This record gives sequence, C-alpha cells and structure tokens, in this order.
Amino acid sequence: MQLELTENCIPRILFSLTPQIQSRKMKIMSGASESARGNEQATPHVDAGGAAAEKGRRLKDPAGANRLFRIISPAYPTFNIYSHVADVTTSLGPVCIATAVNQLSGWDAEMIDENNYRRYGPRNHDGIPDHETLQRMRHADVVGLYGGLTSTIPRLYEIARFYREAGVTTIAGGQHFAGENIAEALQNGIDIVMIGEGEDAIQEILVALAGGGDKKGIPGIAYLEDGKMVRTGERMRIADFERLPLPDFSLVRYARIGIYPINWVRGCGMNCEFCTVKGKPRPASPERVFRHITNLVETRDARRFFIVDDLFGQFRKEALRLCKLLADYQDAIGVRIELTVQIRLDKARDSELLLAMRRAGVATVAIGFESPIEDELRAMEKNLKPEEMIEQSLIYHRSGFHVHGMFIFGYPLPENAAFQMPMHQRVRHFRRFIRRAGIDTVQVLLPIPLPGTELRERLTKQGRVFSHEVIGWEYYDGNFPIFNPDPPATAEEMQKAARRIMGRFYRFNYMFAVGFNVLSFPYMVFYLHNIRKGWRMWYTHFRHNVIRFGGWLTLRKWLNEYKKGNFPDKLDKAQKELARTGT
Ligand code: B12
Ligand code: SF4
Repeated sequence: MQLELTENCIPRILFSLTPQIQSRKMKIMSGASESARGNEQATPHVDAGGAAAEKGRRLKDPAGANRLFRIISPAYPTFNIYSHVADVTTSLGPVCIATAVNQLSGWDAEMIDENNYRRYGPRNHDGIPDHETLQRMRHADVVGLYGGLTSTIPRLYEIARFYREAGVTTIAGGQHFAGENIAEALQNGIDIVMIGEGEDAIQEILVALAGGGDKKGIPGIAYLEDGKMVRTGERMRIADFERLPLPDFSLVRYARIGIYPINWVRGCGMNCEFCTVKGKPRPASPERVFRHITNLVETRDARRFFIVDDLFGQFRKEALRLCKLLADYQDAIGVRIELTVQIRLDKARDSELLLAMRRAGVATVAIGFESPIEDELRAMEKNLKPEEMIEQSLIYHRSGFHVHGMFIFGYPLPENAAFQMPMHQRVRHFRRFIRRAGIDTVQVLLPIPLPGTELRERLTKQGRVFSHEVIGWEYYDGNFPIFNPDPPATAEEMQKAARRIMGRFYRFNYMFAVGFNVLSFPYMVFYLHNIRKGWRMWYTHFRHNVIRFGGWLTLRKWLNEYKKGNFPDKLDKAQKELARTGT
C-alpha cells in the first residue's frame, strides 16, 4: 500500500454539462442499416459447450446484415456519491470494447450506459433501462457486460440472465472477475468471462463464435464445457497502444457526456494492497493522448476530460510533452479545455510540471492522502509527516489547482501494529487536516476488500470479511463497512465517523453563503474596476460554496436512501455469523 497515491476516483464536483450531439460512425465494412434490426429474428443463445459448427450457423444473420454487439455498463445499485459524476461521464473500458468490435468486419457495436441513460432510451415501469424493448428495437446477437465495479455486479447478473434467457450470448469482463468470482459469473447468466484487457480478446471471441471456431485457443477467457469450467491460459498485456483505434464515444447511445475519460497509462507498479490495478505501467505516446483529446474537442465539442490514469506525471518527460502540446493547441485555436488528473502529493515539489499542467488546462488534481494521523502512518511504515503533507497540498492549492482529497478511513493495520485511537479523536484529526490542507472537495470512504486484492486475502485469512451472501456485492462502494475493523472500533462506528467527517465539510449553511455571493455579484465583479479579476474572485467563492452546499444535498440524499434500506439488520446478521463461525 502506498501513501499519498491516488485512490482511483474522480472528484465529485458540480460540473455543468456540455450538450453533446450523438453522431454515429459511418460503417466502413457493411451498409446494413440499424433500422432493419427491428425486424430481425431473435438469434438463439449460443451454448458455450455446444457443437462448433452449430454455433457458427446460429450466429449468421439470415438477412446478411451486420450483427450487433451491445455492451452494457450496469446501473449503480442505489444513489451514491458518484451518481452525479456517472450521470455526466461514462465507463471507458466498455467504450474501448465497443470500438474494437465496431472495427470488426460484419459487426456493429453500441454501448448502453445505465448510469448515463437519457432521452429516447426506453425504460420499464420502474424507470430503469428496458432491455426487452431495446432488444425488440435492435436485436443484439451478443451482449457484453462491464464488471469493472463490484458494486454493480448484482445488476450485471440480472441483465445477463435476461439476455441469456432471450437466447443471446453473454460475455463479461472487468476488474471484478478474479478468483472464485469467475465461476460465480458462469453460474449467473454469463457464457464467457474475459480476464484482462479486452480489445483483442473480444474480436477473437466474436470471430470464434461466428465461425464456429474453438474458444480454447483464446487466452484470458473462462467458460463452461459439459458443466465444468474451462480456463484458458493467461493473456499478454497490451504493449502497443498505437495499433488500437481511439475509443469512439459516439457508440454510447442515449448518453450525454460532459466529462470524457481518457486513458494514457495502463497498469501501476505501486502494488497497493487494496487496489486491483496491477502490472508494470504501460504508457501510450503523449501524441496519441493529444490526438484523442483534440479529436473529441473537434468532433464532439468536448471541453472536460478526466485522465483516468492513477499517477499523472510518473512519466515526467512525456507528461511535460503532452502538457505543451495541449497548451499550444489551445493557444492556436483559442479554446480552453479543463482536465482532471490523479496525481501523487509529492509531485507538488516539481514546479516545472505544475506550471506545465496549469498551462495545459489541468484544473483539478485528485490526491490520495490515505490518513492524516501520524501514528497510523508510522504503523503503516510510512515515513511521511502530516505537516509535510499539508505543506505539499497547499502548494497545489496556491498554484491554482482545485484539490480533491481522497481518504480511506479506518484502514486495517498490520497485525503487529500497536496503535489504537478513540474514534472521536480520529475524526478530529481528519477534520483538522482537511481544513488546514487547503482541500477543496473531499471524499472519505471506508476501505473495501476488493476481489483479487491482497487486502481481501489478508482479511479473509483473519476471518474478518462479512459473508457476501449477507453483505452483498452491491455494498462494495466505500460507503459501507465490509469487514470487522481494528479494535476498539466497530463497523457501525466506522461508517458513522466517515459520514461525520464528510458531514462537517459539506454543510447546509453554505446555502446562505451562496445567497450572499449572488447578492454581492455586482460589487465583486466590478471589483477594482478590473472585471476579469473581480469575476475570478467572485466565481471562486461562489463555486466553492455551491460545491459545499451541493455536497450536503448529495449526502442527505444518500442518507435518505440508506434509511429506506435494511443495511443495519444485514450488518448485525453478518457480525453474528462471523462470531458464530468463530473466526
Ligand atoms: C474512472 C474510475 C472511476 C469513475 C468511473 C468508473 C467507471 N468505470 O464507470 C468513478 C469516479 C465513478 C469511480 C468510482 C469508484 N471507483 Co473507480 N475507478 C476508475 C479508474 C481510475 C479508471 C477506470 C478506467 O477507465 N480504466 C481504463 C479502462 C480502459 O480499463 P478497464 O475499465 O479495466 O477496461 C478494460 C478491461 O477491464 C476489459 N473489460 C472491461 N469490461 C469488459 C467487458 C467485456 C465484455 C470484455 C470482453 C472486456 C472488458 O477490457 C477493457 C479494455 O482493455 C479505475 C482504475 C483503473 N485504472 O482501471 C478505478 C476502479 C474501477 N474504481 C474502483 C473503485 C473501488 C471505485 C469506488 C468504490 C471508489 C473507491 N473506493 O476507489 C467508486 C465506486 C462507485 C460505485 N458506484 O460503486 C476499483 C474497482 C474495483 C472493483 N472490483 O470494484 C478500480 C479498479 C480501482 C481500484 N481501486 O482497484 N471510478
Ligand atoms: S496500485 Fe497504483 S493505482 Fe492502485 S492505488 Fe496504488 S498507486 Fe493507485
């Protein structure tokens, strides 16, 4: 586990939307129109264990039109602090998969993002995406499912079972599918599980399915054959990104994207105990990232981007090059873009990089602080001092970045760590640190023993993880306790404490400050007869207050949803179960 590293999240900021016009990519391969799909016959489900020739025949479209691959990013189980962000962005992984399929001769691809699903998207009586109608409108021959977020897995299985019953082949991929979860997926409506990066794999799978080819030769997949799981060899990680097409966001139907996710580096060498991102970092060229961003500006009028990489600037020379390319581009065309990056705290010392980032349009830095408690840091064998962390955070703040602080509250310490602190004292430390470090927005989440991580392994060995039959995958979003914390804390206390820290930061009172901002607008804007300066000052305060008040609304909504559910009963049951099994 690594201190001051990013924790893989986007800041929850009040973004305004950039209206986007959905433009469908012209097909190069075939002229089959989508409207023709409405009349197509349902293609029967391809049984993973069935005869190869039969499979090939079933997948052939009688009208000779392109087949359709639909990839779905499943809805979050309930409203949470990411719902607002999810509503204006989309998941990049499935866009990459859809883009790869769209390149394949004989195939069309589309993506449905259930978290960003707007006008024209059919809904059922519960108001959620209606896949039955979607299927009637455009029959998908194969459906892909994005399992990148464990909390969405119950919904993913629900969708998979629907399509499977409708005779459609289902393929799932994403970070959740590790260890025993692979077999679990195959029992829950998934025909093929893909492990690892999917751009090449999906093409190989579809070619194999259509041609009746043997899946055994495709590395990185698992499926059932005669009721037994077949797991093929490991897939090599992609090394050459230049050969991949740029992710095509026009394939995302019914969505309005305001913030475009951009990927530069895959993998991360840091190996944090709680994280599923593994393997040596593999960067694409800065030129490719530049091409992607400028393409989106020019074809989709995009302005806001989130570079999803976990450690911006780790390839320093290349980061400086990208920043320069972006700065020059914006000067040349007279348009400003806004970037959010995840970055290490100690990059604050690199003033050349910070300056280049500002010029390139990096407005927000998301920083993983982990803990502000010195003893806790020491117990984790980290030799950073909270005072140093505050100093570095303030450098970002003073350099004009919006600092989004990401904290993990109550990280379970190694068994030999002799450190205990009463809950109220911990809360006080967090609050004080957040106030002093110039943090503009904050997220305080509980540690999640994610599938496939060393943290899950350690806590499972110690018998501390609640059974997921009781505390299901839908609770794996950082807002719920998933394991018994270090004594003397209890799971309930941990959850409440994290909420209290957030509750102090995002408060109702900021509404009055917003009101004051509105009233003081004329005075501030014409401040010193310098409209630009006045506007900047006014806007900074206004935005700050709106964010804090917006955060309060979000927390309140979350709490209302929480009260409607029965998590406390489940927690009680899970705790009793752990106590009973004696672990
Ligand atoms: C952007 C991001 C977000 C965004 C959007 C998430 C989304 N994708 O919809 C937001 C801010 C909302 C978010 C929130 C959270 N996130 Co987040 N996030 C990321 C991040 C940084 C980038 C994701 C990405 O775009 N990757 C790049 C693409 C190209 O890779 P990919 O998604 O893995 O897709 C490839 C393969 O997996 C595969 N594949 C994926 N799907 C499919 C489907 C098929 C059919 C096939 C064949 C292949 C395939 O092929 C793809 C292309 O190669 C990742 C870390 C990371 N580096 O991946 C974490 C990550 C996804 N987040 C994570 C977590 C835990 C969270 C939070 C709980 C907060 C937290 N504590 O960190 C919340 C959860 C919100 C919720 N409701 O549950 C974990 C998820 C692990 C898990 N098992 O759940 C990750 C992996 C980081 C980690 N700590 O390990 N996150
Ligand atoms: S392993 Fe890398 S991506 Fe994961 S939390 Fe650590 S620094 Fe971030």
